[in-house]
This record gives sequence, C-alpha cells and structure tokens, in this order.
Amino acid sequence: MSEFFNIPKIQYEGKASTNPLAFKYYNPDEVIGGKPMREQLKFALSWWHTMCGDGTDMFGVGTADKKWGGSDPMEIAKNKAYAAFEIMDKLSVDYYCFHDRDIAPEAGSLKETNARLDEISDVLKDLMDKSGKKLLWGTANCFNNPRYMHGAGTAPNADVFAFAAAQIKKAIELTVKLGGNGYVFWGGREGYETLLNTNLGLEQDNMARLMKMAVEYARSIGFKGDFYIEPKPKEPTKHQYDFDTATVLGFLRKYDLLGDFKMNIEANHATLAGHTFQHELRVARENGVFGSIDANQGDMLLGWDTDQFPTNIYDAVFCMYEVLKAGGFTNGGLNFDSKARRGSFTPEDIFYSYIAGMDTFALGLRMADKLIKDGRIDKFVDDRYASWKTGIGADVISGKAKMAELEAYALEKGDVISAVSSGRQEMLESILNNVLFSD
Ligand code: XLS
Ligand code: NI
Ligand code: NI
Repeated sequence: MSEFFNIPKIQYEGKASTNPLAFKYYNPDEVIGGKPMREQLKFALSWWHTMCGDGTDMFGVGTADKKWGGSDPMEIAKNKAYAAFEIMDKLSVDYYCFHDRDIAPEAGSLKETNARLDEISDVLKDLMDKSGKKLLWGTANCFNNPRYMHGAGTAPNADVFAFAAAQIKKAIELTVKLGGNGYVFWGGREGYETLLNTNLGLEQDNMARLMKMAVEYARSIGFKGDFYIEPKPKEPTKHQYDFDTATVLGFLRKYDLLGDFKMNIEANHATLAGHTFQHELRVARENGVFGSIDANQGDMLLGWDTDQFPTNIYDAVFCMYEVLKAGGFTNGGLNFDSKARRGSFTPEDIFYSYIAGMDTFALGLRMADKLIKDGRIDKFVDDRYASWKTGIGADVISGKAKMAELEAYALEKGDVISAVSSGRQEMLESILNNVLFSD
C-alpha cells in the first residue's frame, strides 16, 4: 500500500509515555469489562471529516490539503480510500462510516454518479478484504445539493422526494455490498425554517413513508443490520424534526418503526438539545433503542455543532458506563464524527486528534468499568428506590394498590417527610472522583 503518511503504526506505550504518537490508554487487545478494548470501543473513522473536510468555514477557504495527491475527482476519491485504510491500519481503527457523496463526488446525472459509486465501492471492497477493516454504517448525503434546500424526505415537492429515495436506495445497496451492519438517517434538512410555509403533518408522514420503503427494500436485498436515526435539534434547519431521542421515540412509535430503528447518539447534538450526552444515551438505553454513537464534543461557549475530537474524561466515563450497562455494542460502535480544528491542518494532526479521542474513550472505558466494579454509586441508587420492593411500593408496581388503597395508606401514615432521605449529590460526586482518580 502506498504511504501517504510518514508516521509509524501507533503503539500502546502506557500512561507514563510522553511520545505524542503513542496510545497512553488504548491497548486494543487488553481485556476490560470482559472483552478486548477494540471490541468494547469499536472505533470508526468518519470519511467526511477525515478524508474530505479541509477546514473550509463561513469565513475562509480550506487550510488542509485533502486531495491526497490526486487531480481528477475519481483519482482523488481513490486516493482517499488508500489514505483512509492507511490511517485505519496505523491507528488500529477497525471500522469506517461514510455518506455516499464522501466516497465519490456527484457527477452530471444520477446514473453517472451511481457508476462512480460502483467503481469506488469495488476499490473499498478490495481494501477491506485485504485489511479486515469493516464498514460500521453507511448513509446518504441528502442535504448538500441545492435540490434539497427544503428537505429530502420532507420536501414539499414529490420529485425531490423521489430523487432522495433513489439516492437512499443506492446508499443501502452500497452498505450491503460492503457488509455494513448499520444504515443511518440523519435529517440534515428534514425540518423547517418557518411554519408559515410548512405542512408539518404531511412532511413527517412522508419521512415515515420513506423510512418504511427503505426498510422494506433493504430487507429484500439481505440487510440484517440496524437502521439508526441520529437526533439533532437544529442546524442546518432552525427546527429539525428529529430533535432529540425522546422526540424520535415518539415518531418511531407513531409510525410503527420501532422494530427496525435504533438511535445513533451524537454528543454534540445532545448538548445542542439542552441535554447531556449521558441523558440521551440513558433515554435510548431505557427504551431499548440504544444503537450507535457519534463521538465528539461541543464547546460550552459556542452554540453550534463544532464536532471537536472528544477529550472530556467525565463525558467519556458516563458514555462508556451507559454502553457497558447496555451490555456493550451489538451492531453499533464509536464513530468519530469529529474534526481537527481549522488551525490543526497538517497530516500529523489527523493522528494526534484520533489518538486524543481514542485515548479519551479508552480511559473512559477503564474508569467506567472501575465505577461499576466499585459499585458504591449503583448501590446508592438501588437503595434509594428500596421502598418499591416491599409494602405499598410493591403493591403499586404489582397493580394491587389503587387510588383508594393509597389514600387509606396515607391517611393512616400521617406525614411522610420522615421517609424522605437526602439525595447526597455531593457525596456521590466525590465518590466518583475517588474511584476515577484513585490510582
Ligand atoms: C451532522 C451529523 C452528520 C451525521 C451523518 O451534524 O452529525 O455528520 O452523522 O449524516
Ligand atoms: Ni453525526
Ligand atoms: Ni453532528
């Protein structure tokens, strides 16, 4: 394989190492929580940020060269593939994720674009066969092209809806061809700017129609994996329909899609919705729709999706706590939907940023495992709800106690303030720090 990076394969050197091109916490084959770290974490490279994103922002052109030595679009696309597999190999990242338009750019017609996708997916398949790397999930970019300015699956115009369906059909075929076990719907323009021009009911009905068709088609060509919806409250539209996990759950229940769909939870989208990352994961887990994760972090002082590589240890611990409590990933994994800052523009920065993100989650996994084994916090929560296990609490849960019984119980008891105990938040926070930083 041609070398795009003058960088050695990144090794685990342990936390005492000061080598910036080494893992301090990610030791792929070390068993933590019953499985090797590479299986617990299932890291994935995001094609769009890593292979395509050149740092262009609203105020300036790109700062990083992402042509990978190519000159025409298909040569660039192929070089992206070779470079991506070199990155994955050198970082011990086992999976990748892509939008159709990341792996091959759009051509003059849908037919020509699809031919490009056939060509490039042959290259990817060959590289996968040789390296053992896998596709975590595929998706269609139905938000970039001007035809989607008012939405794709929720477009007011039926021709646009049909075009989106055709694009999604092809993206599903590519996902199946490359053995992916996930297919993501992120509704980039599925929302609205103003209700003055929007038929919200029809738009949501149509989105559900498109999803049902996609499931039916995917299953007919042998797709056995999970479909994911990736909630996000805003950006690019003012109001996105898939606002947060709870909203998406309502949608999936209304349209009877729960059997095929789970959540792809992104940290920065959670915080944009006014939630913590852990909140979104917990809601998904408690409702049986925990699926996959887009790992990144936002900036508390900025109100948009900054997609930074995650380095916040507490967030990573709480995330991995939820993953472990969910029994680990099945079809999902940790996709770095993250980009190096515009000023971090050199090829080495790709490696530094992945190492930062991977080590953060590796440390998060180690600490979450310790937290669970320590057991003090889980026990506190358990004890806090002990009154539901016997007496009147058990009668409520079994359905034996109704309003009249509860009234009789309360009248007899008198005031219940003596049954109320402290929430002990500060004590728990200090136990948390003690467990995390005790060695
Ligand atoms: C954008 C989303 C996007 C999805 C895939 O905010 O995170 O990158 O993950 O379409
Ligand atoms: Ni994402
Ligand atoms: Ni995002």
